[in-house]
Amino acid sequence: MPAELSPIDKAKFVAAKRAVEFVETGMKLGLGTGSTAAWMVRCLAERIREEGLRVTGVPTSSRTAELARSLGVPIMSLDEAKWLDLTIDGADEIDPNLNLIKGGGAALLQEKIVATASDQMIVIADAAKEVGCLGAFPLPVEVIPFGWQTTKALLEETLVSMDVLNRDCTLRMNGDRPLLTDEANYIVDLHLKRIGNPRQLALVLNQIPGVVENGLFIDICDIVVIGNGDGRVTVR
Ligand code: ABF
Repeated sequence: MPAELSPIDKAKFVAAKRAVEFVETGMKLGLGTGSTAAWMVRCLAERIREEGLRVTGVPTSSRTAELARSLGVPIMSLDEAKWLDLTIDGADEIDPNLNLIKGGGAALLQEKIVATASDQMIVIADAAKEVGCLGAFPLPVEVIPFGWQTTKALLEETLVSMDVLNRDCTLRMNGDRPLLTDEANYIVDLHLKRIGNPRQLALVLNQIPGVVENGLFIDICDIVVIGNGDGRVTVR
């Protein structure tokens, strides 16, 4: 274990290290995005270096692609891989049914495409990401820039029609400009506080013209690996 880790980094590191034990030689892997997933890429690089593990990764963002390249983890595009054995990624919230909110790192679109193209998805996280009900973390929705204000208004109207009480929607900014995703789209964050029916909301949001994808991952995650600041890990 790297020396001098803060409790939160230690939690992310131990979760990532445990998840990488699921990787077998010859696998095609989806490589997630975010600080926890970055630990996973480092742990994978270590196994490649020290054990001669042979794997190929499909990164879910330009950031992860850059990290993988810099550490000598072989990568290819999803179109080259076609189908993946396993994706390991982080999350912003995990509920008791292993449904997730993702997209705090603005990579939800590639993350969802890659996870859906995988036989199995393992989510790695520190214990603070486990919640009884999704929604305290703002739900990211990726929208195309054309007509984004109309799309945002439609999002708000949809939330009203669903009797959602807290329905504040904000455009995610990067300084004084809208934040751009890897696909050059915008992100609208929905501040819902509590999502009563995540499955229904995920379906309804994707019906709105201008919405590319939403950050609810329903029935996609198979295994969750939770790390704690004292080094304990639970797998469920
Ligand atoms: C990605 O990174 C995202 O989907 C999620 O938004 C975020 C989690 O980041 P971190 O691991 O840094 O908390 O997995």
